[in-house]
Amino acid sequence: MPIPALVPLPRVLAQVSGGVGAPLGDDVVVEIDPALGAEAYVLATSPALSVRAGDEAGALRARATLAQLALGADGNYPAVRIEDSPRFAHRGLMLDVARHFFPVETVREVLDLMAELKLNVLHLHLTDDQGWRIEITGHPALTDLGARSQCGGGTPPAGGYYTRADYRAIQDHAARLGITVIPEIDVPGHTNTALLAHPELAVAGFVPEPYEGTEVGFSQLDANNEATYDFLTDVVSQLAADTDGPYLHLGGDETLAMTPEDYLTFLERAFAIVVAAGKTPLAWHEAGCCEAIPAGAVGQYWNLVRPQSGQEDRFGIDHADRAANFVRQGGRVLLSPSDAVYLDHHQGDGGPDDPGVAWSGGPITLRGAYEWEPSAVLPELGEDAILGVEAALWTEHVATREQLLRLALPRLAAIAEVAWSPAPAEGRRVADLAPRLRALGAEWDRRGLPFTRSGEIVWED
Ligand code: TNX
Repeated sequence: MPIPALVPLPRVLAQVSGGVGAPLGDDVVVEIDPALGAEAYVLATSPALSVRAGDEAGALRARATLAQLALGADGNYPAVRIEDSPRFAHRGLMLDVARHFFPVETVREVLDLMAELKLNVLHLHLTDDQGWRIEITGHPALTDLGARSQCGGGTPPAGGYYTRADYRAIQDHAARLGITVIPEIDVPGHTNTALLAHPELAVAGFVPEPYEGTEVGFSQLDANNEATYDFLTDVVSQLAADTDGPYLHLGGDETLAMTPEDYLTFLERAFAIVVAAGKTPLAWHEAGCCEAIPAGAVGQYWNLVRPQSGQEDRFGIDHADRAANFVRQGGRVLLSPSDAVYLDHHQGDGGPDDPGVAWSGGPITLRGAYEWEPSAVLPELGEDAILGVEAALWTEHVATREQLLRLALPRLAAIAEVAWSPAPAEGRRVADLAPRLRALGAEWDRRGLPFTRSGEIVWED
């Protein structure tokens, strides 16, 4: 039998000896058995097609597996029995639609690809210095002034934003795929576009101008102006009301222009505003300096697979300790180590065909995206403290769907496997992923999907 294009690898995959599986056209009625657990499923393709799933999401994951089993099959499924369930509850992709805007249609395509890889969270980075991408009723200036710019400028029409109806449409599509959307409003730094609309929220002497560069850390909301919190309450309440999922992300990263005292003042208020709006806050791990983190809040860790200490870090931050402070206050961490899952990094030699940044220590090869172990990043925390794994696609240098897909594929598939599949006892090796990924690559080719032919895999015969 040809090697099935199964990425991520199921927990148990057994070949049924001597048989061919059911015909590819066969439909299946999925039996729901809550005892199996969230997103879990058991399927067999022989002697007949049968699927049991723990919930509706599990039924979707089973169908994604059937679709992969069908790739390259000749009339019948291979005869297999599969037992499967996710290692981590949160398997995400962060898409930065602020530095460059991507239309709803591209977001839908990204969601479809995520579902094929059993990813279940799309985190939209909706606001930053270069763009404000979500309509907020009552604050039209945010999008009138903040949605026309993007990194690098570009010929009109540059920028763009999602109306509330667009945001609804994105979430509806995501829901059909068993994917939850997390909106991020990045505060108190990364707020140049918010300040364009509301210059009264800037600190004395800061005059906001449209910004299309790639620097970070120069803008801030005034932590000592009550109007800042009125504004944040407006934005957070609308977004919370419009968001199906339980989380709202506050950003909180790279507030380099702010005093530590102002940052702490701001965080305490901002966390409380999200809780009052009925959502669980998420924030980048820098926000772990706060001693008033609400129970259940999640710190998104973006430093390296081997965390840098305060002496090694250019900002003097002890990254692991900041992340751990979420857990000490009853929260959890979401792992996005930048030298493994930052998809804006280039993938090989950095030549003209290999665009991307490299600030986290060089290129991120397929091996770099795959051969890391989540429980070893912050080992003192333990597996229960890890909500999950999330890849991040920042878009300062990503302007088109084609560039986006070439950075995402195939590394996103490798990361999806790290997040879903159990840790192999002998460690992860690209060589084990390679034949399955190559089979998936053949399908991407068939569909005309752009992807990077990583040098670690022989893609063609
Ligand atoms: C760091 S790590 C950022 C983003 C940039 C990205 C570029 C973190 C939370 N923030 O503002 O877009 O690097 O790689």
